[in-house]
Amino acid sequence: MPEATAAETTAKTLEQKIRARTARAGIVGLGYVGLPLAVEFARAGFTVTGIDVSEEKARRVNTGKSYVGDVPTATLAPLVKDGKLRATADFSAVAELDTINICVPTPLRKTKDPDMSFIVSACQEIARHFHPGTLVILESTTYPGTTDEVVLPMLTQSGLEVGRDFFLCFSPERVDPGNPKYQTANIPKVVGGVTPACTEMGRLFYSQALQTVVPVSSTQVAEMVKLLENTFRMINIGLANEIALMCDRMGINVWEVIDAAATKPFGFMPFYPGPGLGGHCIPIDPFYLSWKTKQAGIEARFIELAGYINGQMPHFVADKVQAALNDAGKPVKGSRIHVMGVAYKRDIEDLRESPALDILLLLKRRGATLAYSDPHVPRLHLDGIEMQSAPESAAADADCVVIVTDHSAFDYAGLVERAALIVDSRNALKKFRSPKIVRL
Ligand code: SAJ
Repeated sequence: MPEATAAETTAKTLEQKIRARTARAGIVGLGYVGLPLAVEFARAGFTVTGIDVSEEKARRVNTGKSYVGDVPTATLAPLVKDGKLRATADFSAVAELDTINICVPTPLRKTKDPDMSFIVSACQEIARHFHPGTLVILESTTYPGTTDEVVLPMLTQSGLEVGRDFFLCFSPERVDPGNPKYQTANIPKVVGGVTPACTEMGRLFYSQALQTVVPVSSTQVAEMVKLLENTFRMINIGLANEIALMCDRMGINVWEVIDAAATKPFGFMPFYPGPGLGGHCIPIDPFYLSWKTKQAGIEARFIELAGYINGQMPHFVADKVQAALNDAGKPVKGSRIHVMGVAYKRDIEDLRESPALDILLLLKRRGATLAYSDPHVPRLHLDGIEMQSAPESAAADADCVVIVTDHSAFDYAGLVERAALIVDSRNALKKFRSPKIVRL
């Protein structure tokens, strides 16, 4: 029997550690993606080290106190106490790790170009302590080619060969914060490697902790899967918004149209118009794709058009408010306008890219006196001025109320009773009939 080559030994050793769950797992980036992932591997029996640039996050994890909604402290604390999960801000921990998942942010710059700085700095730190026998998996949503063109060169500079000395994959994160049914453990996990051996190592690793693993043939396929998922969503929301603009012009109730179309048991999937697109995924991910395709000489016209239409919705809502006040004989200038709900979507506290901020700014610039109520967002900054969330009852004093985010906690019946005029951008008042309600 010929001697096993060094490469075969490296792969075999790592494979055995993963199967035995003695592999020391590392998660870089302890946010709403990284912390739940760290917990899943710790629960599967791995000893997990979380690495985050924030000392505060590392400290919080080590006290067993969760700061991520999907990770109850009751789940985190015992894992920390049993030594299965610890966190640090010191990347030298990489030297002791066998697997590393990179779960750092990939925002857009103001110019709508990808901001790769978080991925690059994480990989620079990893490369400084890199060693043979390591499996690295990038999870941050990014354009096709990032793993092979950006991450791989930073790791091979150590002289190590991918697929032989170390293994490199991409696996899209699919965390849907607050989703009661789908959490990290039961969301199918797509994974694609730089080489078939990489894909197999990634598949083996995830299958130790997650219910379903979907191996694909390359990192580019895995990167593209995520972008298709979220671009599909952004474009269909854009279509719903364009249908709303058409129906508004033709005097048709778009909400009734969509609800009736949704009775079709096949070949249709309802999306709904709204005040615009918020969040850190849907409005952003498609522009990672269009940025890359532009370099390949292909204009992503659907993405650009949907982005334009979605971007127009805050203006459309502000115009609806202006027209509603006008019909009541009131100019926007000097009118008291009360915005209900500012988070980017229902029943969360996240303000990122929220269209409510655009709507507040537009109305402020038209001279309105503004207030808002949001039980999940106690305060916000608008044009450098801090606004505090007012009690819902204050909406009764407004010349016009605008429902921008339809939180479940709002007392809609009370609002219809007390408010003078309501512009509803979410069909939150679908059960109510009143001349004071103006729908999108
Ligand atoms: N929105 C509409 N109309 C719709 C649906 C959403 O205007 O019909 C708006 C929302 O109000 C929000 C924005 O679009 O401002 C994004 O909403 P979202 O429901 O897509 O929620 P996100 O941004 O939290 O998207 C996440 C994504 N998850 C991941 O990327 C892992 C997305 O892929 C999920 O499909 C989505 O959650 C979900 O289904 O909840």
